Amino acid sequence: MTTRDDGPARSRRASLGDDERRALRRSAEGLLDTNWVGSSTLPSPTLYPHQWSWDTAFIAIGRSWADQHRAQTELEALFAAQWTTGMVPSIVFDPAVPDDAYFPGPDFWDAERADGHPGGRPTSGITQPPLHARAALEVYDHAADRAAARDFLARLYPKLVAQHAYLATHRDPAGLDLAVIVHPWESGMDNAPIWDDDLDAIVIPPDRLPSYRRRDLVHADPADRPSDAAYDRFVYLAVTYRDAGYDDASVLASSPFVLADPLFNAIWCWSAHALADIAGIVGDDPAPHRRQARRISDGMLTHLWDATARRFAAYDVRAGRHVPKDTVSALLPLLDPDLPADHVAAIVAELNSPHFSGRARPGSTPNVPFLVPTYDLRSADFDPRRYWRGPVWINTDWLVWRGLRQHGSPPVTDRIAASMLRLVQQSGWREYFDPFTGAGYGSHDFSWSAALVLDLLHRPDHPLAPAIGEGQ
Ligand code: 2M8
Repeated sequence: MTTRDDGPARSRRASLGDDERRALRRSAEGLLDTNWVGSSTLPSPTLYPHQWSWDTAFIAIGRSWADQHRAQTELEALFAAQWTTGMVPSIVFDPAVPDDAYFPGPDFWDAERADGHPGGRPTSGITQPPLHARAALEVYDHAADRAAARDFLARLYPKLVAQHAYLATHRDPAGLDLAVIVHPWESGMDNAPIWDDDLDAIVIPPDRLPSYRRRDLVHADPADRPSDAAYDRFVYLAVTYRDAGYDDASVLASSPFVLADPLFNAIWCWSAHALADIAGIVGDDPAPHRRQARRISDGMLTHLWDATARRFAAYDVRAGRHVPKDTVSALLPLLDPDLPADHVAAIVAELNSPHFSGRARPGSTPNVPFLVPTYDLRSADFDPRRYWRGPVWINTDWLVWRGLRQHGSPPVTDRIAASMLRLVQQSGWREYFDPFTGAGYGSHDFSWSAALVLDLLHRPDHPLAPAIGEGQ
């Protein structure tokens, strides 16, 4: 089985004229080059001035079409900071950047105190979604210099194996065949409403929160970013892990925040299939990785599928229940190539429902011209502009789009691709976008928005870009 050719070849009218397409590509490539800092690409030159883990994977996928060397370099730079446990840290800090440029910085994390820290560059002490094997495979698939790409895969393969083994051994405390996250920052969707109940329940002892200054508000509108109350809890959780020496066993035993999320595990499953393909390329046995992918797939069906609601949901290990918040994460098991047709149909129905498309009764939620909102449009706390609580993100759009292409590309696939193109044409390379107006929020010059639109533009069957209101 291969998971590599994931889109049916279809002949379609180009979404953009050739000139527009070339201009968008040039602009995206130019942005990535501007954000390049020698061995990695900054997610944003202002808000995120270091190397981030899953950003690196998204960026390498976009770069792979035009700049094999930099794509390889940044993935290898990230894995140079991999911990001896196999954990790939969420942030690799650039020591040349002033400590007050980003909070929490290297002094806060103090990760060198952990047994597993490899020395060298300072890092955070937590991880992020494991998209890297998938990214490495795509770099190889698109490489002009095949021999160099094969050597790159051979160098990275044992590190990817260690990353996946870390998740299977250190991050599955309940034996679910799924990896848990211990901090919202590990989820990638840091401020998603999924975490609210657990965060709200945390009572921070008066002397346990260090005084700190948010640096994100220097670069972004407070209305776009997490609240101070949420930030206090993010910081408090990180402090408790730091004080436990980032020891997984003690963190898992004591943390009030232990969840298995669909996005994280679906990405892990997709990457485990990529790792099997990589094993075949570098002369190792693909079978254990394929088996791991199937275990994750079964784990998602067994523990993350809410049969009553007929959708996937995060599983709160501490509370022993699903989290009843409907976010874009619930759509991402589409990345599992073995997802049964019945579950695919349920996800597509959810995507087309008033919860994500807003095609509802007259007088209720208006249609959304831009897909896919990150949170249920019908929720009372849906917010079209606040970080991960409603806006459209290019990375989650891209993940849903790639997932749908593995399952026959139903019509909504093209609407999502068209949304991505219209958003960046209208508002530029912003971090996230209003699903109703297309207005851009968060950082400007945001790298993964450019990288993933590059990936979209390079795929031959990219879609029509209907005007707002068409194709609803
Ligand atoms: C955001 O997360 C960082 C913390 O890691 C932050 O808010 O400061 C998230 O969107 C995360 O998914 C992303 O990797 C990171 C850098 O783009 O920013």
